[in-house]
Amino acid sequence: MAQSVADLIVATLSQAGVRRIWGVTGDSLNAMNDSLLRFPEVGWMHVRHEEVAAFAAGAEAAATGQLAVCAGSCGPGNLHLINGLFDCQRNHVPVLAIAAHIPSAEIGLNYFQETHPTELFRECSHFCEMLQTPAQMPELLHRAMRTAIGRQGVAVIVIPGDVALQDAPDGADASFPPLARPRLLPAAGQVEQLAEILNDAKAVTLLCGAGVDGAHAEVVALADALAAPIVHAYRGKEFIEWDNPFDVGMTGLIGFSSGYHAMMECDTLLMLGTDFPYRNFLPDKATIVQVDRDPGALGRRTPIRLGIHADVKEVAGPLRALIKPDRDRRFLDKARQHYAKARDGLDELAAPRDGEKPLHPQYVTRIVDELANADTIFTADVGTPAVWAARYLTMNGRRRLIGSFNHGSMANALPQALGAQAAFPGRQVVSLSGDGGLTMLMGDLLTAPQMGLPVKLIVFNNGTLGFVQLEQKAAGYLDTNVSLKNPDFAAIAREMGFLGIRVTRSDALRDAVAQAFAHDGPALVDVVTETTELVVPPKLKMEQVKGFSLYAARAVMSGRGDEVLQLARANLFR
Ligand SMILES: Cc1ncc(C[n+]2csc(CCOP(=O)(O)OP(=O)(O)O)c2C)c(N)n1
Ligand SMILES: [Mg+2]
Repeated sequence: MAQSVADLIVATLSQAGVRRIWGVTGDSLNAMNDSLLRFPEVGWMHVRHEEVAAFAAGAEAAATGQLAVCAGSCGPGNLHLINGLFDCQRNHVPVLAIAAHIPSAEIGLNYFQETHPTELFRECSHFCEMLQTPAQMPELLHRAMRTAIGRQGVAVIVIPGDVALQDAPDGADASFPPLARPRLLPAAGQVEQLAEILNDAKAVTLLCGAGVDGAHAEVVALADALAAPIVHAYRGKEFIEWDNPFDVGMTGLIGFSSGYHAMMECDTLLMLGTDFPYRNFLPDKATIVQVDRDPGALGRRTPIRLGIHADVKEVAGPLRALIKPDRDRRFLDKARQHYAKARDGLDELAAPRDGEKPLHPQYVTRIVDELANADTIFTADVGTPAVWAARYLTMNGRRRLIGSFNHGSMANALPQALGAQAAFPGRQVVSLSGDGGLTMLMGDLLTAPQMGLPVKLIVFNNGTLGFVQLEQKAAGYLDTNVSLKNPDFAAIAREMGFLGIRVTRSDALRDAVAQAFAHDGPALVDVVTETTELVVPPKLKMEQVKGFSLYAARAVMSGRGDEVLQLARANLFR
């Protein structure tokens, strides 16, 4: 039997090391399903919603560094992939999406389920093309795969169901030579120029993002030579926060006051591998210099004196050798003292409160951090779980932390946990889920037992879209349309085949989390947490103070004075 286009696709993916395709099937994907029967080394990861497929593939790619694949059937099937693919693209992870399409003879005739995927996926991909005839194979597929891997993002290949069924060109070969990541070296003279600027500076701060991945030793040594505190953006946490005496925490909306001040008080800011988006957290007066692999990120948020298009590792090492010795360390020492104080304050908030009911989420995260393994992969939902993860999860260079930190989509944590767990079946994978986030894609709890993925879910069941509720209060609104009427998630999970434990008192938490982690299969701990626990911004801006006062006045006038007392208890105004 001649090999079909679908066979050639699956054979090529297999050659490239792909071991699974995440998706929901549909008739335009039938050729692919059939081919998978002949390539048992490539599994079909049967999820309940295609958005989960895209998030899961993205987490798999983030956890392994290798190409991951998802698929959706024509029209609505592949439309459901889109939000997850935006997340993959913004997380800079290599993902190939197979968007099955309506029969080629019907395109443009407003056929059943017709959409125009090459237009729809354009914005969330580096590459998006339609396979119109088998003669484009295997080159079109190769180009898609190489673009995803080489540019670290999404490539979409749109395939009408009938084209997938046709014969592949005679002699088409499924081999796919591996594509290695190149080293990006700075242009001649640039490191010297940067050294000159930094040698003239009195108070340097480093702001590090995910681009410092693989450059931990070089960046820490550079900070030492410069006597510079290291602030990180969220995606930098897992790569730079650990084993780092120069760490002064995170900055940004959910950051630490010490991170904020180290940024604002420096005279020179060196941005390393970060596209930190919040301009009002960048200093206005400091000299800013930047190193990034993406030339488009240089000077995108703020004017810079010098931008170097290169890998951080390739710059940090040689730069350190050019830094003059014996720099004044007072700025660094002050920033570190500030950090120690901020850290103590945060740790205090995570202390157990006896038998407390409902629990406070800082304590929950602290216990999860304590009981998790040294190489756990954590995922955290957008919303307050991302805040608790930033503040209370300890990284060590082996643990991973995956989230939707650039795209900011809710409901990311469960699907990303599924993706990471499939790639590392023997490793502990822990999802910190919001109750809003969990219920948005809750059907895919079923995927864990069905696909044999022993993920551990910790649900912060605060009965509200908490982060938005806080934003409403900060802006002076009475909080509305945020409450969630929830069931007992542990009972639901048990019904689905999980170990399900509901925790309503803090003295029961540790045993519950330990039991879930020890369970040989998926487990969910539904923790009833405080609704009004506050995420204190690193620096309350004047408008926010006004906003809270306005909210407080409105709340008292409408008979909700108790809430104001609770806010005071949560130390909002200290
Ligand atoms: C898909 C999507 N819809 C809406 C939002 C806006 N949003 C951000 S956080 C959040 C609340 C999350 O609630 P939950 O998962 O319960 O977490 P909590 O903040 O309560 O801990 C919302 C609605 C978003 N970021 N993404
Ligand atoms: Mg919630």
